[in-house]
Amino acid sequence: GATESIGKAVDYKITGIDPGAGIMEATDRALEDYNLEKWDVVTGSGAAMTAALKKAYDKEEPIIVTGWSPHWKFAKYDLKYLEDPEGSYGGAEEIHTIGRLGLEEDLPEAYQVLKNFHWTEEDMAEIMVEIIDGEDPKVAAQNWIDANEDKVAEWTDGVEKVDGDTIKFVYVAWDSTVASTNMMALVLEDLGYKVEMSQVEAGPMYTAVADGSADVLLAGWLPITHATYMEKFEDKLDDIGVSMEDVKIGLVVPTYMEIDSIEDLKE
Ligand code: PBE
Repeated sequence: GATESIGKAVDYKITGIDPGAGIMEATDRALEDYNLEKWDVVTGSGAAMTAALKKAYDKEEPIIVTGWSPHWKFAKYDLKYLEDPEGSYGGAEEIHTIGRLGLEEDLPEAYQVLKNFHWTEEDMAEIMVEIIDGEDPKVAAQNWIDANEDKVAEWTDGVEKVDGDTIKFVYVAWDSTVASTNMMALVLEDLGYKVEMSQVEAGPMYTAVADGSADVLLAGWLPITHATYMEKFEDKLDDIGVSMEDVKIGLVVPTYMEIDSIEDLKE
């Protein structure tokens, strides 16, 4: 039947990203929830996933990827989420800003801005799309700031400038996180901070904030995506605030594929 040929056509493979990403754990869960014993999730990276997506899309070939929003791929390609009646991927998620213990006392001005930080999917997408179109991430972030001074002014309202204190961001090379981290780094630099950004894998990102070797991460996807990390480090992290609501993870396919639900992957 048609569904059998989808599995065969993609060799029973879902194109995943880095192994530490929460979406990979959720995808393993989905394979169990939907009894997809024949299927595998291929690990890689966000960049490898979008490269594979582009290659398939340009030839109108079938592909199933681990996807999330906000992400520029929805602006560039006609894509859809597969329905998830078992709820393996959870529902609407939030992006939390998560700091090390003691950050509020040590860097109160930065902490206030991080607490105030809140923006929309469209805001983040503007930066992501510029980056994928070839702009340097810092320049794309600065362009967004220049065009949205009112928003930045709300986050920094009443916050005093500092004189060269260091703040250390830790992030993973997920396109959404690259956009937010570059943007907030520039906002804090403008307040007088010396900002360090280190790019790591997901597990080390949480470990760094939990052990205090980094100050803050902007990519805390909750309540589901990073539940395992949050449970592991619960009392060693400060859940500072929510920067975005209604974000989402799931399995994503081009709209030219004739499936609508993860259930359609069953034989
Ligand atoms: N993501 C983007 C991450 C969180 C941010 C959905 C790829 C994850 O799966 O852990």
